[in-house]
Amino acid sequence: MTRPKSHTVNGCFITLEGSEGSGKTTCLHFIQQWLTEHQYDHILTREPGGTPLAEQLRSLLLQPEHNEPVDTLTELLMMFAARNQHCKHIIQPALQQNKIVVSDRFTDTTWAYQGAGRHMNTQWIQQLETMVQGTLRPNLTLLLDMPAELGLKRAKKRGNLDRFERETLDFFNRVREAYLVRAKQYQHIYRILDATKPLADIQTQIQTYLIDYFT
Ligand code: T5A
Repeated sequence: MTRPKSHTVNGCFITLEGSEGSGKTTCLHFIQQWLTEHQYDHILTREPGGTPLAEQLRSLLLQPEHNEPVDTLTELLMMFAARNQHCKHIIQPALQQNKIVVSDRFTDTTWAYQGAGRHMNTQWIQQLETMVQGTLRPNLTLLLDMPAELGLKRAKKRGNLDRFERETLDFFNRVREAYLVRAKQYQHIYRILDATKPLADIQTQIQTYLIDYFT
C-alpha cells in the first residue's frame, strides 16, 4: 500500500491519553496497523514502562498492595524515573532515527493523575518534566475522552484492579477535567475523540487525524 501522499517524516512523537478504560490500547493497535499499511517506520511503546527497568517500576507502581503507604512524591519520582529511562533509551534514539514513536500515555498523564488527581505541586511536575525531557514534547496527542464512570466500568469488567483503578470517582473526574483543560491549552497538539462512540467511528476519526497530520 502506498502512503496517502509523499511525505518525509523527521521523527514524530504521538501519544495516546485518557482515563482508565477509555480505549487507548485498543486504538494503539489500530494506529500500528495504519502506520504499517502506509509504510511508516514506527515503534509502539507505553508509560510507565518501555524499557526493562521502567517496566519493573511500572509493576511496582501498579501493584495494589504495599507494606507501607506509597507517598505521592515517591509515586511522582518513580513515574519520572521510569520516564527518564524511556526517553533516553527508547524515545529519543527512535526520533533521532526519524521514526514515528507512538506511546500509550506520557507526561500528560502525570499532569492529570499526579497533578489534578493527587493535587501535587505543579511546579515540581514542571521541573521534573524539564529535567527529564528537555524540550521533548509530543507532536500529536490523541485524547480519548469519556465520563469517568463509563471508563471505570470497562476497566472493572476485567477484574484485578490495579492501584490506580481503585481510586475514587472524584479522583477520575479531576483527571478527566485536567485532560480537557490541557487539550484547550495545547490545541495545536491535542485532538479529542469521543471514547463513548463505537470503536469503528473512533478508528475512522483517528485515521482522519493521521492523514491530516502526515499529508
Ligand atoms: N499513570 C501513568 C500515572 O498515574 N502517571 C503517569 O505519569 C503515568 C504514565 C497505567 C496507570 O498508571 C497511571 C495511569 C494508569 O492508571 P495503564 O494500564 O497504562 O496503566 O492505563 P489504563 O488506563 O489502566 O489502561 P486500560 O487498559 O485500563 O485502558 P485503555 O488502554 O484506555 O483501554 P483498552 O483499550 O484496554 O480498553 C478497555 C476495554 O474497553 C473496550 C476494550 O475492548 C477493552 O475491553 N473498548 C471499548 N468498548 C466499547 N466501545 C469502545 N469504543 C471501546 N474501546 C475499547
